[in-house]
Amino acid sequence: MNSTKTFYVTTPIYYVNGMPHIGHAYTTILADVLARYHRAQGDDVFFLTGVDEHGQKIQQAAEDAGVEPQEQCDRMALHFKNAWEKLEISYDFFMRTTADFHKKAVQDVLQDLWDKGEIYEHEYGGYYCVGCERFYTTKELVDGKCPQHLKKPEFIKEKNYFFRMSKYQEWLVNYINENPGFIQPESRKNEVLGFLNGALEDLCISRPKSRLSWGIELPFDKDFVTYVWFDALLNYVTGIGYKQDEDRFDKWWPADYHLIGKDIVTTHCVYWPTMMKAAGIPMPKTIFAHGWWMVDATKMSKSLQNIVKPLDLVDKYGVDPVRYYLIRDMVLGQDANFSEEMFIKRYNSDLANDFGNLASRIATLIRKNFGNNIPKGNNPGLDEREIQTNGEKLPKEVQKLISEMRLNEAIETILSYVRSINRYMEMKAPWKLVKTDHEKAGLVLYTAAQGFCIAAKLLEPVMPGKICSVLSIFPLKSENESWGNLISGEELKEFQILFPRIQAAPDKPAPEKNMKTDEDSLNLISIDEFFKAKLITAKILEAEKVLGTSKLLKLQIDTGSDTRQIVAGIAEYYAPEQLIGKTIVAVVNLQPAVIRGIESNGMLLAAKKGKQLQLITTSDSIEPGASVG
Ligand code: ME8
Repeated sequence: MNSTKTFYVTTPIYYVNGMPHIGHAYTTILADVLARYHRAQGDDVFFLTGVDEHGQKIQQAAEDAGVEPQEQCDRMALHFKNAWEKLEISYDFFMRTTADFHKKAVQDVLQDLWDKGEIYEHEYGGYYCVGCERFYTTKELVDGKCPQHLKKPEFIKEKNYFFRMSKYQEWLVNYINENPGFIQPESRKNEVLGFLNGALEDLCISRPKSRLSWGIELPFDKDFVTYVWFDALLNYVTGIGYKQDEDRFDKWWPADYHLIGKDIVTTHCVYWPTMMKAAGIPMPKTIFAHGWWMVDATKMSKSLQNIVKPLDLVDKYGVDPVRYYLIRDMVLGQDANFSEEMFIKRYNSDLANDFGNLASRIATLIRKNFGNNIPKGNNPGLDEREIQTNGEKLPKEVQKLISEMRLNEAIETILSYVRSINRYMEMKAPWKLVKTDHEKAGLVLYTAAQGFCIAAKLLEPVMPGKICSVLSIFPLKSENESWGNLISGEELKEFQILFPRIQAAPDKPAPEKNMKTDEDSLNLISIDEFFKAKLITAKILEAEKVLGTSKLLKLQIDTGSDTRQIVAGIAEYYAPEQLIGKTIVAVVNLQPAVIRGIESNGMLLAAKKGKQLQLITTSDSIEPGASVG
């Protein structure tokens, strides 16, 4: 689909005084997900992110590191770029405020405002917080302290340059009231209106070089540099050609979304609109402030040293689950608590169980029963039509939720469709049906596979890597998520397990369970208790030794409805090659365990006495998946 609609989204530009953390990653992933959804809809998208390189914090960080400020910026910009590469951030331009084009454009804006009398010189005394790099009015201080850093700011008196922000107060209040979508969510809008209830003061936009030299020099006074926020906010327009390339600027501006955290609402919703108004720049459509990721109910931040490093998580669990968790578990606008335990729960329930398992079941059953070719979806019945109708409605529902910035609900809607396909599979049991009605079983698998592809495609902006790889195994007519794009009769490519389950508690390996032996005491159990264990026949497809142990083998087994991995303590009795092709008996409804870091989804049965052990096997004439009992 071709469309001329443009979509311009920005993130804050992050300070280069510390490494990227999960909070920075969150805003950037959020912008990336929106950018990818819009690209998928055919919009022309521009996604701007970058770094904020001037000001006292950076000068200080450079001093602490014993390097020149520019070197500090160069090093840190690289860290952010590397992090975004690992997180698969598809930005269109990486902004650096030390770039010459930006410095020049900022100076041009300053000169214009100076020439128009929007900036004036004044001797000023005020409470200055180094952490925030801004002056606070006494009204804004809480118990005389900066509300962000909880430190007493310094009282500083000096000559400075001021932007006539106060004169735009009434205009701004009216603008916010007349444009309800301008500041979102509603709670932030009300916060800004509350702030604007009091008198708005003019904004000090300079710093004397005697105190701070690392900044953009004022074009009309070389003894001063520009206040870092005045410089930084302008990145949203200089990054798309403002004061350099009018056509480019006109193509993208006004921005659809400035995404920010709730910590920088005043600068974005008061300073920035008044600056734009004075400079004659039209207002962006929406400034959206999300909540904070907290750790144990405290905001994560560089200064509090409680940060979660996104790349550590990515190294441990892969990029797609990290992106998924962050977008799925934050209600936009509210705070959310980050915990690795919650991450693992979400991963296991949504990704390993609901989504990954469905893909694995479909692929295994098609491989086993349909020569690995997509079966025909002929003669759909009521149940199939329901899956189809819901699958056809899904893209619109998801699109609507995304346009309302309800991304977590969009994901939940997709996942609940996936769950409905899982229930349909359970109900139809194609692994049984195939024995009596091959065509019907084919219809079930076709329907499930087609529904799965639609759901997967809609999750692609959130998990681009995994979704691209799983969709690439299905023969699809087109890239979009429409019913009927799955081609019957064409081959399914080789399937790899998408999301292996993770053990429940992070960093605590599950105890290695030894096989029960004849020394164990005999406890009587009821027949019901016995039938709780689901015993089936399974065929061993692959076997290999687990490195670093003499006892364990890692097996891939075909259970008739999926291919799964189990770890078994039989290496002292069987060589891996002896096992391949054997039909064994396995327990398949055990809670997964991680043994020596390897996931095990079940247990095989063996007879053991003294130093002897023999697997319980059946003849090859019985198919995998036959129940034992
Ligand atoms: O404020 N939870 O840069 P910064 C969620 N340079 N998001 C968080 C977060 C958390 N715990 N911590 C940080 C600056 N963020 C200025 C911006 S823009 C013209 C200049 C995210 O490095 C969130 O988006 O302190 C927040 O607004 C931003 O990082 C602050 O990044």
